[in-house]
Amino acid sequence: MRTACIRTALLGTILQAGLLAGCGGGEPSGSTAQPGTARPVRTSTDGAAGLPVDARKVMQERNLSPDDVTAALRTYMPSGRHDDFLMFASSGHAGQVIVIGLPSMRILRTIAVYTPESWQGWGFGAGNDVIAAGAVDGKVMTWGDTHHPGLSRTKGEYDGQWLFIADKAHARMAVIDLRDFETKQIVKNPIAISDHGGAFATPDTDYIIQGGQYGHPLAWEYADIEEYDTRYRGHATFWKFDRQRGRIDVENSFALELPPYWQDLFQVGWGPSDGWSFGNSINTERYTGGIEKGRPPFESGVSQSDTDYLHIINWRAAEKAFRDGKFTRVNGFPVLTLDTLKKENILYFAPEPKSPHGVDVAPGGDFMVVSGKLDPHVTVYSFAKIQQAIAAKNWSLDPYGIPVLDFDAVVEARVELGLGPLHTQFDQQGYAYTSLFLDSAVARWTLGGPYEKLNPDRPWSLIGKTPVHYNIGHLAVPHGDTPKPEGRYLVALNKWSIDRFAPVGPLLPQNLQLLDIANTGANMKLLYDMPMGIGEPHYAQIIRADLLKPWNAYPEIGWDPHTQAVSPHAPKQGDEKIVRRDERTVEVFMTAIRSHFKPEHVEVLEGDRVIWHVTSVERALDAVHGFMLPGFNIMLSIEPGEYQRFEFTADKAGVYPFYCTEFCSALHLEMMGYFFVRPRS
Ligand code: CUK
Ligand code: CUA
Repeated sequence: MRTACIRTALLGTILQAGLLAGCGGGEPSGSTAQPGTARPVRTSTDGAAGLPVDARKVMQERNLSPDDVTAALRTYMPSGRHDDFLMFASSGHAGQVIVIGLPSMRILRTIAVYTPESWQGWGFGAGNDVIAAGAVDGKVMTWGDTHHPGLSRTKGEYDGQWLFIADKAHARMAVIDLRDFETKQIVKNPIAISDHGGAFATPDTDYIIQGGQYGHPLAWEYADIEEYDTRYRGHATFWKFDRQRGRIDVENSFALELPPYWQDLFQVGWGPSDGWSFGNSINTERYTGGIEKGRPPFESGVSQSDTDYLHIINWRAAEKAFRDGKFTRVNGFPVLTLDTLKKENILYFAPEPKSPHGVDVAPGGDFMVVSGKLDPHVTVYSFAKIQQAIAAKNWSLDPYGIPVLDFDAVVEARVELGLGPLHTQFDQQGYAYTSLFLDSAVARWTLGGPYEKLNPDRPWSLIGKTPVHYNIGHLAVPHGDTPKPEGRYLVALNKWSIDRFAPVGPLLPQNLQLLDIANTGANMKLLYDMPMGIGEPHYAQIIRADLLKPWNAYPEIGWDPHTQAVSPHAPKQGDEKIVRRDERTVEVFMTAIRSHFKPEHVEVLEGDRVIWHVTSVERALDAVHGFMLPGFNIMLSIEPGEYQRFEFTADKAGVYPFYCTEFCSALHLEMMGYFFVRPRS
């Protein structure tokens, strides 16, 4: 149907037929097509026949091909029309989340998480407690390295309520509430220094999984590198999520001690593999480096073996062992030791070829796809075969006594795709899509087994490759890691843009490319190049926009976004005041409304501790205010109804004009006041 739609367009009846709206965003035909604007059809050989004269002129002037025009039509959003999907992308070491609309590829906003961000007033008076709660051994870290955003799930599918994102740099996990798109919690993993493979939610968001990466002594202890095999460890941490409270429940979270194999990504199963989790690893060599001592560098040392280990974790059994008290505490945190994992049949390995990266679960929950970075194939494991191999004890043991299942017994298929396969996503038509880092391409290939009926001709085969620019890492399909993918688009998250955009200095933007995977055969069509100049997204999850139900103003005046309830401390209109609590403490109760703060004069004495409360008493949804206080590093975003509290010491006498930072009204410039700090003498 959609293919027909585009052909029709190029054949020349696009406007007359009113099909433009129908094939553009996939929404019901809107008001875009104006029958009156149709132009006479003239055939030509350049494929532009049938376009209005104006459009043909633009094509000529801008040297656009018919494919360019089709791509433009597929991504163009007329003013006021909303995107069909929202993509939540990590931003790598920028420490935040980026929200992008599809198919337009417009950035809608960022969400500050680990890194302070002044527009959102995050970390400049508000949000400081959340950031401080993620302190590492008492030191507050003001940045993070976000890789894998994980949406909350119900029965395996995204439910649009919560978003989790881990910090690879400091082994932390954050919770974002998708009612107000704000970070609510950051927790530090007590056993790990750094990690990698979070966040992935179990099918009903009971747990958020965070896998370790570089082996290190647990609990931040010192151990000589010579003791690598005995004292260095990996981990997989299961953070318990309490939906009612909207918080990770650290008390009911636990970790698995793993061999120091450099665990990488973790994904969870659903359907037949519900209750299981799958992770890969890259250093079963247990190589410890030392290039300066004449040893091979890590890059070759960890790539010596032909295989590493797919980690297969029965997390339900782990949860039971934890509940039964079969754990030891490491730095206060419950850990199931390798011994317990063996006794309780929690952990199994399966060989995976050549420096794997990524493990992804097919929509049916029946196959696990692993890519070997140095192997041109993807390896597909059958969960049914894994279960049979476990039942038949068809295994050998690794040096720590963990069963390693027989490779041939658990592999369903190997599909040759190309160079440097990394990550895989799926659609609803029996296709899988794998990023090829070295080839700089996306491979489209067919699943077999129960999916064979969708593509009976060629199960487990490469269908085609589409070049991307440049060095693709992850890729993302809407709902592409759930039981119900909505495979209309695919976003290639490419590492560097090289020549795609006007140069902006030696730090290159990334390039996110939108591909059409619904209206194509072997070759997926490139629709859009998006320069990403906010950090380095690794992974992204894409959700149907109608599944999100964000507030456009806080539900009631005096709302504390941290507790998601009205605060008893929120200043009320008519009750604004400045109260001296004692010799050294002053409390300010302020309201904000277009276009004034009340009070406008706030006076304290030099050296006072100032506790400042402010409520936006606005109900209109276009009435955001900002509040800055110069010299004290204070910057808040006060959204309609929102209450904020901050504290600081007025340590320097002076006159400080404060003002509203959002251009909120015609008299926004007048929305200011004076903060007087009188000398004590
Ligand atoms: S990793 Cu970055 S491209 Cu952290 Cu998911 Cu593969
Ligand atoms: Cu309020 Cu500007």
